[in-house]
Amino acid sequence: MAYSVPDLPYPYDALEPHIDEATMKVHHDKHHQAYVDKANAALEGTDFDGKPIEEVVANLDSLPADKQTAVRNNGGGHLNHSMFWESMKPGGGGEPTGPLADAINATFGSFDDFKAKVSETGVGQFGSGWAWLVHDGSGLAVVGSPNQDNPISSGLTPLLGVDVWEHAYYLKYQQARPVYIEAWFNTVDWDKVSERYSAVA
Ligand code: MN3
Repeated sequence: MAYSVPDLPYPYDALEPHIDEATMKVHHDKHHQAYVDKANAALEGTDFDGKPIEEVVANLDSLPADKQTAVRNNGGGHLNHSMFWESMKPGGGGEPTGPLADAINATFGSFDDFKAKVSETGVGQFGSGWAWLVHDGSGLAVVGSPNQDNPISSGLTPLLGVDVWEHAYYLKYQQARPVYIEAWFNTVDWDKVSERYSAVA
């Protein structure tokens, strides 16, 4: 079955003032839809048609050569954005608790050091891309990715990603990517991130 854009789990304006309603509408309804449409078109008639998007993006090398770039970009876009909407919630932010908090402190020194690392990675990503908290099989790491590449294609498990494409922030923050990332932290659903961590740690 072809992919579709999942409904937002909250209203468009629910992440105000951190992420504005106009950005959420165009980002979810237009950008994500475009990735879905192009991923569906690229996968139609291949053996991967109907497979879970995580499985497809984790196995790009198995796709027909002439489909790999389109699926990397648009299948990646579908997976990344599906995760992104679920990683935020109204009244989010603060800090994680429990095993995830312990792992963040052990790996990065403190939650603030972790935040600084994510921000530095996102701000330092030249052009469009993402900054991620991942589990690499032995522990946590922060990595960047260009375009719509998802860490799952490199054998990593993504736990949380921040979209640093201009379409994610330009309407409200213009060029100020660091200010956007700082604001975005106020939306993070740490329960969701902890759930992803528990599944791999
Ligand atoms: Mn985006």
